[in-house]
Amino acid sequence: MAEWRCIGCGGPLQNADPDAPFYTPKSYQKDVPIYCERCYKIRHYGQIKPSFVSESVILETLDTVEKRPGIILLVADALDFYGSMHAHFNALSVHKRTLLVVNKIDILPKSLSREKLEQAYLTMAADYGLRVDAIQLVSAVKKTEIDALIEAMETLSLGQDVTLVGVSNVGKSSVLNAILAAQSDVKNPITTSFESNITQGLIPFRLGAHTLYDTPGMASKGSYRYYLSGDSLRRIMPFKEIKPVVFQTVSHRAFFIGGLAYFYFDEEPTGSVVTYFANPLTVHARLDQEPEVFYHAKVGHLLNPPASTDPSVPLSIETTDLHKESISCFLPGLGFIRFQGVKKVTIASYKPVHLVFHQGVIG
Ligand SMILES: Nc1nc2c(ncn2[C@@H]2O[C@H](COP(=O)(O)OP(=O)(O)O)[C@@H](O)[C@H]2O)c(=O)[nH]1
Ligand SMILES: [Mg+2]
Repeated sequence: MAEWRCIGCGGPLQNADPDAPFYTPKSYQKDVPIYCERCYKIRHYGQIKPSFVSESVILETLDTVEKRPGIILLVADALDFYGSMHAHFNALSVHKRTLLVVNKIDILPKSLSREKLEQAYLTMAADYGLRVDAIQLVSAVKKTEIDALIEAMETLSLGQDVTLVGVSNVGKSSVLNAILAAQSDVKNPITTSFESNITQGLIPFRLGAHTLYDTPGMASKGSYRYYLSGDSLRRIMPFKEIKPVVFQTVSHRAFFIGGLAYFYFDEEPTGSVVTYFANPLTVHARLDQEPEVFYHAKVGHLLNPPASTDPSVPLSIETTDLHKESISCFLPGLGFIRFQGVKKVTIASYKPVHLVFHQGVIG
């Protein structure tokens, strides 16, 4: 018997148990799309149920994608390039023709030029070890550059199937909804949310000569987004154009990024710092000779997110010599900090999250 799948998340539908995943009270009929109860609640009431897609299912999905003919659209978040990466995508990009789709460009400051951004992302991708055949910057939500994306996709795919891959939350389902909206009269069939792991299986859509597939996102333990949910996640996710915040470096002044990370300068510092994070994630600066003590006293309360109910994650504290006049430090899942004329900085951040120093997208 054919397996019936939810059109919103790709999970296998069942009528038997209302408490088990992918339940629907509706009976299945050929060619009638059905949403499971979870998708129905997310779409109509914004209610999120805990997710249940396992890593083995995601890896199996990627394996299937690798073996089938066709190209991949590797979707990355414009603010969070390194949080969008995963070692599995490196291998996939070697075996498949790869179009790098940098989504959510609406959240970057408008002053950044398109050509420079493209070049910067291509450099970051190459330095990370991705083999990219083409790049397209888009905003799925604002529907920016979707026609250009479709053109790039057609050129690279030559009529073969197209699969969107990427970590959770980068906007794969939103990008596919935007492509479908531009090319057909289906409106947002796939369920999207700021929460992770909404998409639960391969979701196929027939479009002209080929089939487009949405996939569940890889969870990346190397990203802050893995450790946060609910309101905390909502506050680190950029929904609007981010407003960079400029600080002068001052010795013994510590800068707390909510309660998620902090940085400070031991020696007499020079230069300035600009932070690029979602606007609700405030950076709290204070003169403090012992930031670690203040951090542990206030994390989850004054310093939030995280909320006191979020899991507590140990910090690693590292001092780095910055050899360049200006350089960015990326905190995967959050955004980045630009150091200008700074020689040395100490940064405390969640231990499983690896910071990346790179020229990045600014100047
Ligand atoms: N600002 C902005 N947000 C976006 C864009 N695309 C997706 N999002 C948001 O990112 C979150 C994750 O989107 P979703 O499509 O579910 O991501 P997926 O897990 O990769 O499928 C949702 O809150 C979307 O509204 C975009 O172009 N701009
Ligand atoms: Mg999705």
